[in-house]
Amino acid sequence: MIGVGDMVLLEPLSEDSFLENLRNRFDHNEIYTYIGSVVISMNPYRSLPIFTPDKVEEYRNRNFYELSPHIYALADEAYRSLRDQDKDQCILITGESGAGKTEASKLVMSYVAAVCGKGQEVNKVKEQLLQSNPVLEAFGNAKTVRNDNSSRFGKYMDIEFDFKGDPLGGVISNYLLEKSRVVKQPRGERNFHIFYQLLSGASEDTLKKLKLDRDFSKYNYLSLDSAAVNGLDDAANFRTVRNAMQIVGFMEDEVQSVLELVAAVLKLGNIEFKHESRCNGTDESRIKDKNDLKEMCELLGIEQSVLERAFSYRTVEAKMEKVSTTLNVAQAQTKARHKVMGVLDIYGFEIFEDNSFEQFIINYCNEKLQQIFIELTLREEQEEYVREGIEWTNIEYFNNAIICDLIENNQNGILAMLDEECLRPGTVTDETFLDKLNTICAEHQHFESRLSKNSKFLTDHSLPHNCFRIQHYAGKVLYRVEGFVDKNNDLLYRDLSQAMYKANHSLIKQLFPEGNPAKVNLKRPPTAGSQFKTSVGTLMKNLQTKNPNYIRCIKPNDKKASHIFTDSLVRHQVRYLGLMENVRVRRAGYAFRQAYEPCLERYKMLCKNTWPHWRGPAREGVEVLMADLQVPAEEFSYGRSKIFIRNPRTLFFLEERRRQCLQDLATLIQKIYRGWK
Ligand code: AD9
Ligand code: MG
Repeated sequence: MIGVGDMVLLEPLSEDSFLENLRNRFDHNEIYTYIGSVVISMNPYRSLPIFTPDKVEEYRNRNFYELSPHIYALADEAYRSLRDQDKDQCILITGESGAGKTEASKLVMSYVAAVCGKGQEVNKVKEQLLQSNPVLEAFGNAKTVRNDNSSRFGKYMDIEFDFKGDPLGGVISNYLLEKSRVVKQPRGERNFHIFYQLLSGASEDTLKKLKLDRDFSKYNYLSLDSAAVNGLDDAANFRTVRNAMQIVGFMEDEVQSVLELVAAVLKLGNIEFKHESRCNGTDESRIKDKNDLKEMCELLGIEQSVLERAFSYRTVEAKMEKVSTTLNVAQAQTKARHKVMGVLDIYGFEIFEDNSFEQFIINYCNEKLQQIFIELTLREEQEEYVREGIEWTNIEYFNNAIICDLIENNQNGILAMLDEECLRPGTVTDETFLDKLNTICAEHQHFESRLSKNSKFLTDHSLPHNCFRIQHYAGKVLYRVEGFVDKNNDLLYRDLSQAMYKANHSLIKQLFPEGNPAKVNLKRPPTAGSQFKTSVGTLMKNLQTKNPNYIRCIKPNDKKASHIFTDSLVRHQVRYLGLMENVRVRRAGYAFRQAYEPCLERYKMLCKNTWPHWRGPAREGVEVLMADLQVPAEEFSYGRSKIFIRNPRTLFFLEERRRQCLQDLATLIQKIYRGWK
């Protein structure tokens, strides 16, 4: 074993030794390290030969601490607890942008697919679950400065299993896609992969049908300076995506419809407007060159004059867009009483030069996830010791609840104030929103003390005039307010949705149900921010009902390069992820705990006094058992309802004895059987 596989066993423990251990292991291709049951995953930025079918076999049905740390061990543990102990699981994958979350989520899914069930139907379900990834990534991932395959949406997938542990299917929920990227990308970044994939990989014939040109430079929406990405084969990926769409269940004509839509978006980006003043004093937009408009209309089966009118005029009493609702996870689950494994892969914390509404939402989501980690791992753990009457020294940790509150508080959280501003009649601009934030911060003592004194909302005078800054758990981020109001409103004028609804193209018609004149819905849909807040709230509640398994991803360097371990960068992540506190809590405490009844049930075969039946309180049975096995007293403690075991090795010892016992039993039965024959 290189270094120490479980940080809980690291001696002496300090931030330096923690980092040194990570580095040592990383240098020797050991990218996984445990903190108890938490898996730290370092991004190797190159393919390692540790994800082979042989490795899957090696980790299958083995105890968590038995082999060297691996993401497969976590996946195996989660899957077996789900199958054998009937506990719903969730896999929470966190870390900043480019740390390896999406790759980790795919490794977990492929491991589970490899070990669960067999048979034609089951294999089909597995294929569909796995192939949903390339499709979602084509439409939802893009190259950013931080990551060449950055998720621009949050994804939560519930994989459902039957009582045998065979997969039945999955429910995928998506969270707020960074839509604005379609029309504009920061310097050095790209639009969503699908645009480049289509132009690079489609046959001449397909391109002709879609009225497209292979040349990226013909399209305003495809930024030029960063079109080709090293190591990314758009053409090959296009074939993968097309194939995946088929496996997932798209019919050929549906694939065609989707591609028509992608082509239409590219055409849309090329339409240019010029403003004309009319003699009655009003302004009007006119389309400069109508060829792209014509082709777009042909692709979507829309009458050109209808769309042209919708582009040029605005019905003043335009109503709001009915924003498509994110899937309600709770609803999707109650219908089926299956065992569920949820895999959460969100967009990671990010700081760019220019941070807007999207980064604000992304970083808020990461705060919430960090909060869950704190609640379940640091706080819960300590509270459990108190509840169980176990002697315990408190460990200090930074609780980011205050930052979550700053953003989501119903009265004066930033999202609430943004909504208030969006709904207020009169002239509303991004600047009025910022003024409001600053005024409230200055006026309300409560607000001020909650925010300024804790310096999470930073309003010093050095800030550029149109910005505010938040001290997030993972770093200070300067947000530029430009676009906040618009993006939160997420409005689409009725003229446009009605024009789209008139299309002779079934997919586009479905996408704009609010354009149906028969369905005039005057109720304002919730804003993008409050929708997000609600769906994230629901998600967090859902996660808390499941047994959590953590993968904490770390980015070794800022160059997207293999073999480089930048000390300061890793140190920063170790700090804000709260990993040191995590180790301290585990060390000061107990690695493993189990209620007396199931503990006795599992290990009673190891002692003649408890086997086959123990008549008496379970706790006393466990005491007899531990004494008989001569487990040293300092290795465990008796709580009110559970036994607490300090060291994973003790657990391993118990499991090993149990396995030996079962094996002896099996041999004995075989002998008897042979004797009979
Ligand atoms: V973001 O928040 O979506 O921007 P992620 O999801 O954390 O981010 P991702 O999984 O996309 O990061 O990993 C970034 C890149 O690192 C991948 O495209 C791979 O090139 C590389 N990577 C990550 N994990 C592994 C791995 N286990 N093996 C090899 C990896 N390469
Ligand atoms: Mg990702």
